[in-house]
Amino acid sequence: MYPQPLVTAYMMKPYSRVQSQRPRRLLGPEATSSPALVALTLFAAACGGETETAPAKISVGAAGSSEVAIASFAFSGPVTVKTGTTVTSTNKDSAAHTVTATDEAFDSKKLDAGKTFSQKFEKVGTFNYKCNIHFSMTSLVKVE
Ligand SMILES: [Cu+2]
Repeated sequence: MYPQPLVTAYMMKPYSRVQSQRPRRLLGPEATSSPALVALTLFAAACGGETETAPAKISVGAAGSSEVAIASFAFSGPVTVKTGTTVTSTNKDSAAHTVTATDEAFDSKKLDAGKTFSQKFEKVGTFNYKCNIHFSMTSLVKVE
């Protein structure tokens, strides 16, 4: 694509500056995991669009989705996702459930049969949750 050593040497400085200005929540592991994405970001920064272009590229690369089923009075299981992932839980039981963070950081409230609840995870960590109606129902989302 570009002569690699030249690109790296030439673009290193603008990239560090962009990174320090970017909000912390966008600095997931993905920010540096894709050489193509980094190259694109560096290229955009060198072209002068640093503050607007760079965060948009990162955000696209980090976005994703994951599904959790609620069935037979249980969550389908722990999921491991990347930062920026939206996890959608679907109640496949006829009974109502909730998807409630153990620390109450998020709460679906009463989720009737067939309803879904989506929660976006921006930070790295392990997020335990439960059903507030049936206390034996617990699971977790691990964000890397
Ligand atoms: Cu429940």
